[in-house]
Amino acid sequence: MEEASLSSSSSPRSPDGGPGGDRGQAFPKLQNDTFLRAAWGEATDYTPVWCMRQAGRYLKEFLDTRAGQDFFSTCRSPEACCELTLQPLRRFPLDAAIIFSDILVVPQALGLQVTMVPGKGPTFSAPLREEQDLDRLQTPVDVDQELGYVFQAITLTRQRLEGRVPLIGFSGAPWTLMSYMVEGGGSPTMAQAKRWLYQWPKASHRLLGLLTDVLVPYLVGQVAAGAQALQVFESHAGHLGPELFSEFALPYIRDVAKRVKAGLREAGLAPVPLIIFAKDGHYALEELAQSGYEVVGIDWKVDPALARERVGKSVTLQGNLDPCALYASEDRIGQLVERMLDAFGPQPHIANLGHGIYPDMDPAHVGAFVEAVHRHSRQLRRK
Ligand code: 1CP
Repeated sequence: MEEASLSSSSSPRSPDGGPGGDRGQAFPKLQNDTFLRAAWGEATDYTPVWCMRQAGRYLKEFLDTRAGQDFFSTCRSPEACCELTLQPLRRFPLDAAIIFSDILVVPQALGLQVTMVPGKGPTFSAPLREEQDLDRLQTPVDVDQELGYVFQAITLTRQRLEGRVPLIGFSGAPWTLMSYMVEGGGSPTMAQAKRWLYQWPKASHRLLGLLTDVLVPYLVGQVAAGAQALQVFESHAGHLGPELFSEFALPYIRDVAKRVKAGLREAGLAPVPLIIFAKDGHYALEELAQSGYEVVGIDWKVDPALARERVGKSVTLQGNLDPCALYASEDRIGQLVERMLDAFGPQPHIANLGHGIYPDMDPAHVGAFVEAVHRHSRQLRRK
């Protein structure tokens, strides 16, 4: 068993991503640290791989577990989250698990009501319409009380993983969460949220700061509960462009990394690798590579070789097969993976899709993707 105490390793390269957490639990010893090694920029025997939305409706067992349960009730059930997290691991030799949850549990913790409407997506009953609406938010947030169910899901899952692969925790980045809180759900333009940025920059900064203040203890709490890496999703970077991004997104992305690292130190927890995934944020790749994250995720619209040129050698890249490539034949998926691995080159790389798996995708093709990454990356290392 791994050490159960608080203090322990000060090495940032602790192979299992840190001590057992501060709640006194001991976790099974990690057997496959390939993902963590690549995240810390170390050489690996093959390229580790996981998939965004690897738990999802494309799996029959996911639909069976979710049947009749409302989405956010599922998120509040540690047993259900654990089961959904483990399902893709039973099918495919993935190199990491990601806890089943949602980025929108944070706006809920701030007192906003969010439901998942089938066929429509997340829906807020009373979005933030004007500046004064910020007063409706319930701050400060006691993350143990409001989000303790996520921590419990992480601890349970880390136990049940039996050390097979590391467990990733996650959150949305401040701008992406703000955009949902203002729009009240998904939106093709994010015009209402951007209206805030242009019309009420001060209130926007207040909201973004307030979200950052919740995200920091939330992410540190996930590590204390057993998460061995953290991914921050800036899914709506593409709506901003360089100017708005540098004023309203990047400073908070940086602040989250800096304060999470400090928070882990203060709690006596070993550092874990941080991943930033700013979808359609290619215009800010250089800045993202300097923003305090060990790993930068890229979507499929970015050429991996160009991305590597732009970010230099200081970070690990993650990505970036077009999720729709999974509609291709298994042979073709193999060829596309080969091309992708070549384009990423010899620097540390974590293979993934450029965004999440869609519900109508064939699980066998997800398997073909994972298998091709392992096979071709081993071949490349023998060359
Ligand atoms: O009923 C269902 O099953 C709905 C589908 C679904 C799933 C499987 C939603 C609704 N959320 C999730 C789980 C989820 N969400 C995970 C689980 C772990 C895994 O990847 O396996 C993660 C990491 C998220 C994160 C998340 N939620 C993001 C960031 C990633 C991304 O897709 O860019 C975002 C933007 C959300 C919001 C959200 N939740 C669900 C939907 C359909 C959406 C997008 C809504 C929209 O903008 O239109």
